Amino acid sequence: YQGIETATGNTQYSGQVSLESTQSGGQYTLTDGTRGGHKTYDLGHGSDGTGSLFTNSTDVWGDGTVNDPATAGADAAYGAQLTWDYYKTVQGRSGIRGDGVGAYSRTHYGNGYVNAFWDDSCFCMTYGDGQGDAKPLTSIDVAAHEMTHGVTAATANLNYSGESGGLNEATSDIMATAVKFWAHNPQDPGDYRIGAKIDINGDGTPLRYMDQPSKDGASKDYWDSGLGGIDVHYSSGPANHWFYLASEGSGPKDINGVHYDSPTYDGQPVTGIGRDNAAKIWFKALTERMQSSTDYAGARDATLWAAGELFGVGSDTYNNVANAWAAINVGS
Ligand code: ASN
Ligand code: ZN
Repeated sequence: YQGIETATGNTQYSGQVSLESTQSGGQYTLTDGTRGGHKTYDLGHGSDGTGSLFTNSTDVWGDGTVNDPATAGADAAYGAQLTWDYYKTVQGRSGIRGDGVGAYSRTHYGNGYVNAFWDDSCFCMTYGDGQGDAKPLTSIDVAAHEMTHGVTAATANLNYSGESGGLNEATSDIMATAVKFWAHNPQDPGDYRIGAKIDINGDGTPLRYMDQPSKDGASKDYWDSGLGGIDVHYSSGPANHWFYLASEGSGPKDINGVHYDSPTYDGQPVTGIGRDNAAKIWFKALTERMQSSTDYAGARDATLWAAGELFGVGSDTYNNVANAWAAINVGS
């Protein structure tokens, strides 16, 4: 007998979750037959090939700690599953390329590797084990951020430099945030911080803040003419801030126990349109209007077009999309 099974994952970041595995002759593998056959591998600290497909006879994956290599496998499989389900359910997209085909994930890459990356040439995801090999980069937001690089490559194909590079990075942070809120995981209920769970700085601070990106010491809150000359993980700041402002509106706010500030460039208020609407507008703009060289002004045009299509030109939603751009110094 061979078939699709419902498995149990004991993750590091998201508690106990339900996963999908494939069984053959009493052995289970982390192969998700319900999501394009997405597979999860253990590189065992190697840095090439695929290592070994996670396999066992219990169909319980991980013990919730780094002591069991399958824990990172469970987190990675869960992140891939949520990302697939979010795109399918909310955005109507089947798989990263929209063709129903699963990718694959590789965990335990290298030693003390504090990064994760999507590689379009293998159509695969790779995760390092993080600080002291103890904080694998397998949180929901990092997984969704990286896999969204695959979605961007398959759609607008935004360049990874200049203002387009900042928009490429922001697309990954925006969709990662949308996935995380949508997942409603009690251990990771959604926030506008990127990478808080992986504790990359060792002091509990996240990689990036969307409500006020400059809190990281390097990202920009507002567009300026030098934006295209800085690292894409910092020039993403204004677009991340746009997403926060468009979703939640300006001014201080507490969500799921986290405090946010959100100043505006022009001092004018923005009323939030809701994060689902903001994410739908961004996704439609990305997949139907943006191109490889789209800059911030072009992204404004693209999202206003999408807001007009979805909600009507001149609707409150449309007007607050424009207000959120003005609030980051793009348009007026
Ligand atoms: N984790 C990084 C990112 O997705 C990898 C990179 O520099 N592309 O942004
Ligand atoms: Zn990225």
